[in-house]
Amino acid sequence: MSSTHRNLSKIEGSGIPDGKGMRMGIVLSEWNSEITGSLFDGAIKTLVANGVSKDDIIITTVPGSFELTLGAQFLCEDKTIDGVIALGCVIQGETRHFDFICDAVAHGITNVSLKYNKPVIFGVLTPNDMQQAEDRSGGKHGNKGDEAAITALKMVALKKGL
Ligand code: DLZ
Repeated sequence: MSSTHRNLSKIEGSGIPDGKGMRMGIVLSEWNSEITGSLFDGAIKTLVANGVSKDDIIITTVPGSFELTLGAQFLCEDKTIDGVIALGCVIQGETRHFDFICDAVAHGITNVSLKYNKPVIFGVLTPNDMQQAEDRSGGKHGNKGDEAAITALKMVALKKGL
């Protein structure tokens, strides 16, 4: 699971599907906005570079990562949207708040994905500190926003191909 020795933007495995005609939702958390803004830029750049039209990217923002689940659900309710990318950054603090938020959003977006039978991608950084967050949002370990976009393209293509 560790990304210490891995650049998140260099994805192993099969090729990236053509996103032409796909409609993607992005739900973006405003907490740690300097980090989530970089994740967002990476996700948009990767979607567009792989054929998704800017007009087919529907963006919504929520106050914090805890709210990503409901934001993702709002997007999933739109029948024209094929998949959703949830972007957030929860930084470890001194209390158990971190665990509650991370657990809630991980379980929450899994449930939304299964309920709507659509990919909802977990693009949430859970670093120990700001340096780790920067390293994974366009720094030395790449950008998890790119990775989330590629995962979304692969999962939407998987569903369309079935
Ligand atoms: C309250 C809180 C804290 C302490 N830390 C973060 C964080 O690091 N990242 C994040 O996305 N959100 C944080 N929040 C806000 C919660 O996600 C949520 O918005 C509030 O608890 C209100 O429901």
